[in-house]
Amino acid sequence: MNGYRFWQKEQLYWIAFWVGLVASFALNPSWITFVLLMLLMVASYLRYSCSGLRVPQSDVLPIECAGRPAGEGQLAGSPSELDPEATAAAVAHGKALGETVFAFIQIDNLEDVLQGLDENQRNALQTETHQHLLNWCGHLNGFLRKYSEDMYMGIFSRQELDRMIAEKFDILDEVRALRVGNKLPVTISMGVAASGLTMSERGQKAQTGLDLALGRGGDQAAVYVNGEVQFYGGKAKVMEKNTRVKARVVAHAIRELMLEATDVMIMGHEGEDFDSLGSAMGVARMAAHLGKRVNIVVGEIALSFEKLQELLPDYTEYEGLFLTVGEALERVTPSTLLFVVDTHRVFLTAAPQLIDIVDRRVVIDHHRRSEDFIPNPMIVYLEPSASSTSELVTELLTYFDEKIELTRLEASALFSGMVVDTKNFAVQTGVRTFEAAAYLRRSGADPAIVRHLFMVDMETLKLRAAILAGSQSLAGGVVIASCPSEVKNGQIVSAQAADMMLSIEGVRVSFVLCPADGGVGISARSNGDVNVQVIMEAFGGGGHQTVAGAHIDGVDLAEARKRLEAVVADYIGEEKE
Ligand SMILES: [Mn+2]
Repeated sequence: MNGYRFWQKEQLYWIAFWVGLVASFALNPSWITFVLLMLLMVASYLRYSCSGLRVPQSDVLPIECAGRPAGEGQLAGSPSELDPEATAAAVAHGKALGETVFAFIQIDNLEDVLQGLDENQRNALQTETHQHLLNWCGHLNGFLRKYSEDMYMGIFSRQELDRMIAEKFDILDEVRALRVGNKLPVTISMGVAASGLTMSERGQKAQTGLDLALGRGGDQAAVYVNGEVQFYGGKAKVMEKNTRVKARVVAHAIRELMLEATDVMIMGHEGEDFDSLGSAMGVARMAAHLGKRVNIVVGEIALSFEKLQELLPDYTEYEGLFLTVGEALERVTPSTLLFVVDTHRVFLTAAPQLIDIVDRRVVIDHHRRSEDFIPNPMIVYLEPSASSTSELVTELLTYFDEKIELTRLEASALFSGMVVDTKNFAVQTGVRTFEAAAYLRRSGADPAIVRHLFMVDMETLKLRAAILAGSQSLAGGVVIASCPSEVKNGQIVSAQAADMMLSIEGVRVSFVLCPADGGVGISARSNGDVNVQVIMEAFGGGGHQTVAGAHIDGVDLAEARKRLEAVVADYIGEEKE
């Protein structure tokens, strides 16, 4: 404070001196006053440029006047892109910002958790949650403010973020363990940002992080630090959401978009399974119901599509419905409305080129959100708590139009999608899954068709048996197997084998490695205890909590297996802590 007043006084003194001198030169112009004037000009220039803008003494920071280059002393990871010639004040500002960490925290499921509790329990649970968050923040010397019933904003220093990371965000486990008569656990999600050059950028990043954490199913923290995003937590099972408001809203929004569109195209992920195909057929029915021209784009022929094709000749209405990628590229126009179902990552889609051409995109998916996402979609319906995209599309169909009628094949294909992704209604199956299945059965889903779609040929059966025969079990309920060599449909059969291995007693997680495309593909499956998405992300892959995959380029089976075993051992070890 003193420093600031001194600065003001000194400046007044200088201004008075200058005014006096200029006045005397004006009254009596002589060479002596002129030289004096010049000398003073140089002196005052030197004085101000050396001391800079005179930062208030009380909160002086170690800056360049203390003989230290700008930027030194900043913590690792804070942005150091500051101009080294920045003024002292700018450096001080940058350093202060470098240490500020923003966090947005949301309670994921307050409404669902509070249901069925009495008034006392409700209050107690909310107070307990609040208290735990406050204590956590207090021990990190941070600032926390609740700004709506289930939203918080926090500000922390950079050192404390390191502590949060070292503690692996154990607040997530702490809150999840709260029990005050509630049947469902309370879970929280966080977006935390320590990178971003301005306050607003950093705030935005924290918000994006929260969206990412929620999009991945909640109960986790997404942290922007050192220029990348890291995830913590996310080990809990995704809870089914009770509210269907979103399905209704999305169904109406899709209807509006379809009415405006000239034509509709739908694609799933490459190597379509029945969830992709079934949900695509469901969306196609919506468009056809509105009298729009509609096509489904399929990638290289996959086993599931071959099965479906065997049935297509019985239904004349599907003539010309399915297009290859080449045909789709010829027919697509900039005003086409493009649906992407059962994936949200560009490189996994059947035809990534289509996404570049079309501006109007809609994403319907049930996979946990990955960092890369179809750019600027008009509608995103991403629900990781749903069993399958087929379940989501079935719900959308019920809200789309009361008069909509599915064909037997469409209902059966949607039903098959649910069967695949729930492993015959064994995992990831909620109340809404059965309700959707009941609707489909009422709409004509035929068990005989479904059974036909899942029949396998002798070759597939033998390959599957060979994979299973070579499986080995590791500590912690882990089973690993591999494909004998590069074989036809190896990836698909690997996935099936990985599914089957989960039914072995004591097995929590299974992996099948399969040589493909000059590297090794991994199919990972879990019974829900272990998050295989996190494990596959270590190899640049992704997927879902219980179903995930990855591809390692340029390695052989032995090397891939070594790497996988190391990552799995790490994960299992961490779990025990
Ligand atoms: Mn799916």
